[in-house]
Formats: sequence, C-alpha cells, structure tokens
Amino acid sequence: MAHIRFYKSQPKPHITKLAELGMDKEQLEADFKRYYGHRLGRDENCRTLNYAYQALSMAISDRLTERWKRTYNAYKNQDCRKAYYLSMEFLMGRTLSNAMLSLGIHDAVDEAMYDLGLELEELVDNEPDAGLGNGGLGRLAACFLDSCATLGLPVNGYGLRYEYGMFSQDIVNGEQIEKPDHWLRNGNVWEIERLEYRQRIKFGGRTETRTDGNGVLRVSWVDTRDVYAVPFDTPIPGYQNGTVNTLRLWKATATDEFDLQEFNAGDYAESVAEKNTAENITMVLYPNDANENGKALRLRQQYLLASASLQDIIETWVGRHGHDFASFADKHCFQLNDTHPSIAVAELMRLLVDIYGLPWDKAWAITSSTMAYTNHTLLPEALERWSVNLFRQLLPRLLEIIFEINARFLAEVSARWPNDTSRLRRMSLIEEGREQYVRMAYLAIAGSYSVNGVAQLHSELLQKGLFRDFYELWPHKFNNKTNGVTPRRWLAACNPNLAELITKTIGDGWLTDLSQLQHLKRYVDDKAFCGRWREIKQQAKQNLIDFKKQELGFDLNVNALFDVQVKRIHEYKRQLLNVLHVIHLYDRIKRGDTANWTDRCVLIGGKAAPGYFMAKRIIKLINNVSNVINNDPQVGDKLKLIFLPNYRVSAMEKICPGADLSEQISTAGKEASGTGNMKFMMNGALTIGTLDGANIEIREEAGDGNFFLFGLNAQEVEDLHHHYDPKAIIQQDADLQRVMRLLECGHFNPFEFGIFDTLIASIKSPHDPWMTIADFRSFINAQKRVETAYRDQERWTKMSILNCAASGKFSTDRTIREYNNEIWKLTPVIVDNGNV
Ligand code: 26Q
Repeated sequence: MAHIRFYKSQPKPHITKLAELGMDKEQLEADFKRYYGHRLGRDENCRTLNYAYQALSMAISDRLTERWKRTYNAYKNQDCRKAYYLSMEFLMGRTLSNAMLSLGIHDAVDEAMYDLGLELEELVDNEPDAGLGNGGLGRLAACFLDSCATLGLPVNGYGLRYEYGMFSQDIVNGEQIEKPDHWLRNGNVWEIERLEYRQRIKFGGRTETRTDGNGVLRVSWVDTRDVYAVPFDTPIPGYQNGTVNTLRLWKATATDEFDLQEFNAGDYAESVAEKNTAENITMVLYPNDANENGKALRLRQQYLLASASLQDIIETWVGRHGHDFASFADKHCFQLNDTHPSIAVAELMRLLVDIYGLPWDKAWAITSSTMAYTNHTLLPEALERWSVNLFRQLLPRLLEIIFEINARFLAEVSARWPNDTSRLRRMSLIEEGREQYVRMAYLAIAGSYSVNGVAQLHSELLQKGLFRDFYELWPHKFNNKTNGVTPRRWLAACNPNLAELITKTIGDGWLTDLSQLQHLKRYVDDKAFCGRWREIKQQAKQNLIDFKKQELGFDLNVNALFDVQVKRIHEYKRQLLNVLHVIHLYDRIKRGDTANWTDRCVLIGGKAAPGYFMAKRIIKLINNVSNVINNDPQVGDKLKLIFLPNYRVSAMEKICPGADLSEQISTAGKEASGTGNMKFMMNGALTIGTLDGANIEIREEAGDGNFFLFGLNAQEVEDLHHHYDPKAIIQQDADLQRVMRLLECGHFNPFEFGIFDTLIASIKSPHDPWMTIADFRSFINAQKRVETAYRDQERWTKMSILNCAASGKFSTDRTIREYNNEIWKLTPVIVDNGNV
C-alpha cells in the first residue's frame, strides 16, 4: 500500500490536523453554499433540488468523517475485539435525515435551509432509498448497525454494493411491473471508494496437491479466473455519541490481466467483453426473499462477499501480527446473516490452511470459535442447498474443504451414535440422491459456536424441528435473540410529533433506553395527554392521505380505521385472508348489514418476487377488489381498499405513524419473527395477529387486553395438517360461502375470465400448506372486536398508548446487548468526542 511520504523535517505533518467543523446554522449554511457553488457549480439561477440535496449531504457527511476517523483510531489503539456482520443484504433506506438526527443538528439544518429558501423535507425526500435488501432480514441488518454504533460497539458490516437494488414496483392494470432500481444514477455522496483495499477473488480452475519440505500436504488452487473486489465504505453513526462505525460494501471489477489469453489470441473484443462477467457479479440484488435454487451468479456473489471480507480482515491482522494466529479468535467474531454468507466457514479454513499454512485442527479451532449463525426461516423448502457439481466448477477448492469438514463431522456423529446410519444420512453436510447437494445451514451449524433464531417461538421450533439432530448433538450452541428495530429511525425520525410528546412527558432517555417508554403508562388517564396523542395520530393519518391523494385521485376519510398490512407478498403471510375479510365487509354493506358500522380503510402494500406466480396473482386480486369497492357509491366512506405500490423503507417511514391497526396474520409457525409488527407497535398501532413469531412476545408485553388475538397456534396448525378440510369449513360458514361465491362468480374479474381460479383452488385445497381459511371465522370475530374497540375512541387511544409504552423490548438496542453479552462479548469503546 502506498503511503504519503513526508519530509523528515516535519515530524507532525499538519495536513492531518483539521479544524473541527461547526454544527451551528451559520457554518452549515456556509458549507452548503461552498459545495453548491464551488464543488457542484450551481448558482441561484439554476436551483435544482438534486444539487441542493447533494450539497447539504456533503456538508453533513464531512461532519461524520471526523468522528469516523476518531472511532477508527480508538478501535485501532485499543486493539479491541471486534465483530463483523456478514450479510448479503443491508436495507439502509435513506441516510440524510438519520445522519442529522445522530449528529443532533436537525433543527440547525432546517433553519439554515429555510434561510436559503429551501424546504428541508423536500431535500430529504429527494434521496433515493439504498434498497440493497429484500425485506426483514436486510432491514434487520441495517437496524443492527445503528444499535451497534449507538452502543459504542466495535462492529462493522460487510456486504455487497449492488449496482441495482430492489426493483421498483409499478402497478399496471392491477399487475406488478418490475423496474430496475439504478439507485446510484445520481452518484452516492455517502460512500468512499477505497481502491487500495481491493481484494483478489478466485473462481473456477482446479486444485494441485504436493508435499512440502516438511512432508506436509499442500494444496494450491490454480488456473483460476480472478476478479477484484473493491470496497466502498459508508459511515454508520451512533446516536449522539461520537461513534461512527463502517459498512464496507464490495463491488466486483475485472482484474488487469483479464484479457490476456484472448488478447494474445487476437480476440480483442471478446476479451474486453469478458470484463462484464467480472463486473456482473455485483450488478443486481436477487429479488427473492426465499431461496431460489441453483443460480451460479448468486453463488459467485456469496463467495465474493465471504472471501473479500475475510481476506480484508486477515490482511489487517497479518499487517500487525505477522503469521501468528494464536490470538486471532480472541479478537474476531463473524455473525452470519442466515446461510447466505456461510461459505465463509470453508473460506476461512482455506485461507488459514492453504495460504497461511496452519494445521487443519488449529484452523478449525479458530473457525469454529469465531463464526456464529443466525437463522431467519422455518420453511424447510427455503433452506439453501447448492449442487455439488456447480460447486466443483466454480469453487473446487472450497468443495474439497467442505468434504473434509463433513468427513470429520460425520466421524464425530458416529462416535456419539454408533451404527445410526439414518442419522448420518440426515445430518450429513452433503445431501445424497440422484444429485448431490451441499446443505449450507448444516455447514453453518457445524462451523459455528452459536446458532440462534430470531424470536422465542422460532428458536424453540428450530430446536424441536428443523435442526433437532444438531440440537441433540450440540445443545450449548443454540440460543434465541428476539429481533428488534431501531427507535431512532422508527420513532424519533419518522414520527417527530409523537417523539416530541413523549419527550415532553417522560424526558428523552427513551431514545437510548426504550424501556423508559413504560413511564407513559402513568398518563393513560391524563385527558390532555390522551387528547394530544389522538391529535397526533389523526395528523399522521392526514399526512398519509395527502401523500397518497395524487395517485389515488380521491381523499380518504381520516376518521376511518386505518388497517394496514405491508410486507413482502407471500402465501404464508396470508394477504389472501386479509382480502377475504375485505370482501366479507363489502358483502355486508351490499346486504345492508351495517348496524354499528365502523368505517375502515384497508391498506395493503408489498412486492412479489418476480418469479412467484401466486404472489403476483394476489396483488392482482387486491387491485381488482379495490377497484370494485372503491368505485361503488353504495360503499362510499364505509370501506376502502388501497394497494400501496412500491413499498420500501422510506414508504414505511410515512405509513407506520398513520396506522391504527397492524395486520400480522401469518399461519402460526411460519413467520420467524416479523419486524414490521414492532414498528407499528412503537407508533401506537394495535395488532391483530396470530400466535406467530414475535407477535407472541408483543402480546406478552402489551397484555392480552391490548392485542387482538385470533387463529390456531403452531401446534394446532401442525396437528390439523392431516385432516384440514377447507370445503367443510366453507360449508359451515354462511359468510365465507358468500365471499367464495363472489370470488367464483367473477364479480371482481368480469372481463378477465378465470384469472383467479388458481387462487380459489388454493383456498379450497386440503393440501393448502398455509391453511388460508382455517382461521377465517376466528379472524372475522377478532375484526369485530377491533371495530367495537375503535368506536370507543377513548378506549382505543388508551390501548394505543399502552402498546407504545410496552414496546421497549423491541428496540434493537436490547437485541444487540443480548448478542453482545451472550455471543460477541465485546467491550464498548468510548470515542473521544473532540470538542462536541
Ligand atoms: C437465498 C438464496 C438465493 C436467493 C435469495 C435468497 C434469500 C434472500 C433473502 C432468502 C431469504 C431472504 C430473506 C429472508 C427474510 O427476510 N426473512 C425474514 O427475516 C426477518 C428478520 O429476522 C424476520 O423477521 C422474518 O420473519 C423473516 O421472514
């Protein structure tokens, strides 16, 4: 690495000593003007929003950079133990408003912009989401980084810098159309490219074995087609504590000699085109939130992430300690966000054994005491497996290492359970059959010292079901870490009015200790407080209405119950059940059965994986039903159904403050945790939900009386599988019969014959794995309890306050403290704040 050489006569080069940047309105304004005019070359005659956004972001980014360097140096000087969060997804959303909040300069910036005739909110809304994730798992990674920095923990994120993030969703004729999300189109002010830290990544080729001078077998991986991984760093600020951690994202680029072979053969164009193969690797995020099997490009992505990150970390280590790895495990810990980066287990072995010459056992001791694995799904079909043939082609050396890990692992199993061949077959890291597969979850478990689920029920079900054999072998590895969300983004930033009321009432300690929200309980009988609470909710609903008015072409009734379900579209999440309820309400209106009616506005949003036929059909159904209902004058304000297009992080920031009712209605035992449920609760929405994922813990915290429970529990779902009889359920329920009749007679698709047949068939199938209508009656009854509660606005407001007050557990600060106390064991580092 090239360093700047300074003259010997200047022992302390002054160029590294920079003046502290001011945080007051005047300095912010001056910096803004300098960037706007000098760097971006704009003046008052060409006031483009995007340049103003960029100028402001640059001014604020500078203020993060100072803290970033101090944090980096503090970690380096203390030589502290660090954790690394390895994830294929970081769903960061927008950065500007979060950066202002963490620096405590929101109001100063607001005033500075006002003076310049600019509306801060408009600038904030100009920023594209960094949508480098699908949903829950990716957003969790982002919330985790926020909490780690806020807790002063030395944790860095490692991921991929996809050129195209999660697709943008258009709705045309009720159907989802995917548009590529070129989020980097206007540049990215927040990242710094670090060319000097690029890493070389091998693909393909073959292995060669030889014996070294000491008679030890050495393997080299040769004739590979290499690519570079170039890191881009983004600052991750803690909340007003001077800490700024790093998110390092890798971009794939071609190596300099990529073209040599073809070039010599005279095929210049071919060889330059080869460059694309390399650069394609990080071109696009896979838009599936469940395992899509077999795509070679996805395996390349995963390996690039694992290899580049581990090489980066080891390079830093070797720079300080040489080839002495004795205390490497004391200083490092790798948290694997699902199995997606779990090839890291084999890659760390490769680096230690092949490159640094450690004996296998020593390398394994290091690997299996630094890796920790988080599982995010209970659906067996979603478990990641890779064909051995594909592995051999792409990563031949890693396959050999996996086989070696497996041989030693199976020896351990057979020592514990002699002659139990069926157990060996079940537990093998290699699935045998017509084709062999590598079972990534088993590799992750074998290679990790910790395995955790993301909610109590989920972790229990992993031990009893999916990973039962492994739990019997290594019970000490298994633990639970219930998910959370960051209260900075999901309450303070997205709901400033509510945040202000809370702070005025109980002080601002809740921002870093969310359990303090429980002090709000004392105010449920305080008339003024309750009145203000209700006012804020109504205002948030109005904001949502105004926000949607343009595309809807009509107003929504602010006094209606805002009933919201936003999440990826999936059969197990049962958006269909939600629609069945809406159709039932519509049917009641049409029949005049509207005594004690509660006006309701049902909002549903979410993306379907582009190849997921049923999910796309569900979107079409929602839109068709919406069309019929919203245009029926007899329905009027009583009921509206709205599909919210292009659901994403920044949309949720506008949606969750305005929700009255949060729909968390997955088939019990299928949703690992859910995190949208927590965002809604924090913002004073009440939950209607099944006993699934974190809903169980939400209900425990809120109290049974402040949660609308319905449906079978996980055990009952399991037991029902063998004799689930949807046709009998329909026959016994006159309401459901009418709903099904409306669907079947084409009421919602008069000009699109048969398009909902597959949906109808799935509802009526005894093999419907999601048992969509098993809970229909129970759901309808719970919705009636919701309506009764909502009509008593005083009661509803109390329940809303009590939900928010009970949401303290669901801060990622709590989650991360648990990860740290039980898995990472890092010491918080206090970063000198300089003058601030
Ligand atoms: C795997 C292989 C190939 C292509 C794609 C994938 C893939 C990508 C994303 C598989 C799964 C995902 C995402 C899963 C996910 O978001 N799970 C959710 O994680 C949340 C955080 O723990 C939980 O709250 C949700 O319950 C869980 O569904």
